[in-house]
Amino acid sequence: DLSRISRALLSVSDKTGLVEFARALAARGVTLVSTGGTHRALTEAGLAVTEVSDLTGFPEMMDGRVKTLHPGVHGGLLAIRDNPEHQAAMLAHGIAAIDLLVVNLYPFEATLAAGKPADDCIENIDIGGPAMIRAAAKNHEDVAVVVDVADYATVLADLDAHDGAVTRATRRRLAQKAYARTASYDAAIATWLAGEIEAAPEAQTFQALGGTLAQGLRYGENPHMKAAFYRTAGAARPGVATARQLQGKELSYNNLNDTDAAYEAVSEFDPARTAAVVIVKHANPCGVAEGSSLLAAYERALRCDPVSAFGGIVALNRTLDAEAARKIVEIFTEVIIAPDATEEAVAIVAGKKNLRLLTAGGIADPRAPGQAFRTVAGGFLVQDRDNAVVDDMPLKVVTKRAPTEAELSDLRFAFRVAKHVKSNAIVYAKDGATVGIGAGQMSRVDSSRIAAWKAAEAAKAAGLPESLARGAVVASDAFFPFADGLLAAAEAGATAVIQPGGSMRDDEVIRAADEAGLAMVLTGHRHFRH
Ligand code: 93A
Repeated sequence: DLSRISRALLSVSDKTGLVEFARALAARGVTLVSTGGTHRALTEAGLAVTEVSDLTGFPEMMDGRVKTLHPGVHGGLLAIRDNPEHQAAMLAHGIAAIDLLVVNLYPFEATLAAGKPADDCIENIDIGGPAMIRAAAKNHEDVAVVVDVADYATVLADLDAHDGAVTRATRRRLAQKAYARTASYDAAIATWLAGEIEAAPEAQTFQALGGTLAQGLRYGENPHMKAAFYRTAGAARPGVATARQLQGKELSYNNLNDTDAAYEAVSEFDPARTAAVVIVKHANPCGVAEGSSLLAAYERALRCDPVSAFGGIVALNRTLDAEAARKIVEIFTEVIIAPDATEEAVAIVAGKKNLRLLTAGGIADPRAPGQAFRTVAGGFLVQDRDNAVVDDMPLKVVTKRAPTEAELSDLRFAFRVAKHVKSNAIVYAKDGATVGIGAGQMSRVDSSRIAAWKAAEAAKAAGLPESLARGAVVASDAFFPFADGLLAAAEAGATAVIQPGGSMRDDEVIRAADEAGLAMVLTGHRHFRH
């Protein structure tokens, strides 16, 4: 079960910890071989190192594009030690075994993230490195492969515990990590190229597979389910994956899922136009509002459903300020996420030790293209993210009465919110704030009833005599298949309706709207969210 390490090949771009590790290997009697830059770093530190060109008989050439791609290297990595034919081939061609490979790759991802031009990205596609990593990992019965600086200590601990050898268990673990690394590396390249050539979603599935571990999670949606959080390759969209956690308990799976829902929803509101707040519970908004300030927006969002907001996630589209922070911490909140936070706001939130505060570093563009993945038994589905924005939709007035300017503004607001509510979604809104949300029902008319009931409850909680639905507008994420859902809205007191249209019974629904004196506009776009 033990592989003695006599010879190591080191070829690393990230030279963190390199000298210390190499010195520790040398001290344990390991012979060192390395490529140009790595060789320079080691000899400068006074270590005895063979250059890889001595092994291959070729100089490094073509700007380093060809340095280790040679049987002298790959034979040494791939030869099965107890196979007589392999041994004979090594002898015949003067190939020496390599027992330990230490490689980290050209920094493709970092070059891309730094916004460097395409030529630089291409030059940072490592060929020889992945080839060696894959060879060593294939031959892990005989070879140990290290792709992560963090594993230098792992290897040294093994060498010390096992008299200069690495255990099979460690070699297998390292091999698995090695293939995960080359897979995510190639996924990053493929995803980048897919963007460069504007490839169709079916060409971009790498994103689902090419994640890098962002955070281990204590458990998933339920405590008996293991879970982890991965970051996908490619251009980073400001949100949960880019966010910095300034304080609070560790984020859970459900926190991350809900925070994503909240931040994606609040990103629909251009911070240059208005302050906006979204409160999310169980991945659905339970209150959304615009306002002259974040405080005003938060108070109005909270009014929509103060009961559900307890233990919720609060997303804000502008830098969290002190007055909003002071108000938010008044009730139990799981997470606050905003593009940024003032020092004073951070200090206020610090008063609640467990409350998680995240700064995303920016607001995501709701129109940005992207992909969404979901698993099904034995596979996964991929689709474009829903980047349709109501402001871009030509609205068609289909009723005798056209909406007033104020109604039109609320209709747009309500449809913007409905996009982020699980179907069937019905959203009542007034003056740029939701007043009743019906989510996730199997029947649209049930969602209508729930939204109207919520609006009545919100009025009661606020001590108001009349349902908040009275005089509000209503949005539906998909068409009304029958007039009943629309009539439920009219009965609750709505004055105007926004919906995609396209039902076989549109005429019937329009007639019912006219009879009830409602104004109705069609968007021609559906916002299912299941
Ligand atoms: O351009 S390459 O793909 N051609 C190669 O043959 C090759 N061999 C190793 N890049 C190659 N490498 C990479 O060089 C390693 O993966 C590592 O990232 C880097 C180390 O180069 P140096 O030791 O000169 O700093």
